[in-house]
Amino acid sequence: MSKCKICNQSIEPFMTFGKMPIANGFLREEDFKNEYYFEMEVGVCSCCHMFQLINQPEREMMFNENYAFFSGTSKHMASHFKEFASHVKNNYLPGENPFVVEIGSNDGIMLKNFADQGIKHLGIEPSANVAEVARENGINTITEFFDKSCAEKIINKTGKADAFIAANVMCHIPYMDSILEGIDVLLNEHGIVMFEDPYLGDVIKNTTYDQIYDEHVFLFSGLSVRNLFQRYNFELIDIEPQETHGGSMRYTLARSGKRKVSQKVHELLEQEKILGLDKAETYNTFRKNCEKYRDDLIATVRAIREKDHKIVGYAATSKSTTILNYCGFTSNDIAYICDTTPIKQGKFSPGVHIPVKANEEFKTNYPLYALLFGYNHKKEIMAKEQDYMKQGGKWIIYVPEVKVI
Ligand code: DWN
Ligand code: SAH
Repeated sequence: MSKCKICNQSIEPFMTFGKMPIANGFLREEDFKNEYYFEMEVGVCSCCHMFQLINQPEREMMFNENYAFFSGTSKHMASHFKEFASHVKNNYLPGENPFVVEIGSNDGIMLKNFADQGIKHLGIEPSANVAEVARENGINTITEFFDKSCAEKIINKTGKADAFIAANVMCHIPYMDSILEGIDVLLNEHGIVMFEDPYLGDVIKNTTYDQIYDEHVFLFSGLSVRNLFQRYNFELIDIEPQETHGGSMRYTLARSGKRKVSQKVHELLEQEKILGLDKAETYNTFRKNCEKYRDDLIATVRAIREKDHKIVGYAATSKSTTILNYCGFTSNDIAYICDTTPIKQGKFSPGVHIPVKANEEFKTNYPLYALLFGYNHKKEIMAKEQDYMKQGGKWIIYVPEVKVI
């Protein structure tokens, strides 16, 4: 019997996606034979309501000097994080000598906005290659996994922080006790925690099961975040839905009783009850929806391939690893995936081994169909792929349903 990673209650998986590789483990042919796989089962704790992977690979297998995701690959995300940083600065930082700590700061896409204004900041980023890019751009970054002992080292050197921020990283970390103890050590009395992650409510509503992969050990809701932080005397004081990553939620927390709780928090918790995020039957329906969406996508792809039309994957996202492996697509189905990240190009996708090529390949020989794995960047991608559409290129999309447009 497995245990909930938050509250240690027994937890049963409600579904499995089968054997999965490391989602960002793009690899060369000679490494196929040693590729790592794990059984990707998911469950929801009936006590604290945390949605979670039953098993997650070791952190160093995912986050290391070869980490393949560079946040700076999206211009839209750069402006999103500019807005995030202004929100923190305008609403929560003290006037004098504020100090901001970000975990999972990657190539510095967020902290740049503080560094540019001369605000004292520190990024904590264990993946050495992306951390190095941040340092090259003048952003103070240490190459470490954040936890309680890391927090103790920081305060001894630089003092306590006014804001602890994170984007798309809290949901990657299974050892939440040490993270919350670290936040408690690091933050001063009036300090705030602000983080955003893909939102469970959107995953359930839109069946975006591709948000489930090795790195995402949790999918948060208002309910599970409130329960988690309550254990450490922190209170959820505000929430703000975001359109990023196919539907995310920004959570703001403060030490209990220190700040006013927004009405929006109560409203979100009410909506989550209506959506049934605390009920087992919701997840049984979700499992059936995942199976239906998988079968719809397989049928769409097979029908196109039967006519011998070429399909290219667009953007080798982490999410695409779940889609490709769960649907069992191979390079007979998807000829290659085009992607703008140099470290992925010339390698093969995890598990099903589809070649990854530069975008120039796509532009010089347009296929009739492109499967849009980067649907969360749809606006940005559509804007730059006008020519593809003008010459008759079609998109296969699978969110919020499987369609060819
Ligand atoms: O949570 C996470 C989020 C923040 O980023 C991480 N665990 C890993 C990663 O997830 P992802 O890989 O699904 O992220 P994106 O932003 O949906 O996809 C990025 C990939 O898409 C990169 O390889 C670059 C590529 N891309 C592209 O080829 N053309 C992106 C854009 C915008 C483009 O125009
Ligand atoms: N914040 C960026 C990057 C998200 S990807 C964005 O939203 O685009 C997740 C990042 O979290 C990776 O760069 C990974 O190396 C980092 N990470 C994983 N575990 C961590 C930990 N314990 N402490 C700090 N960062 C961590």
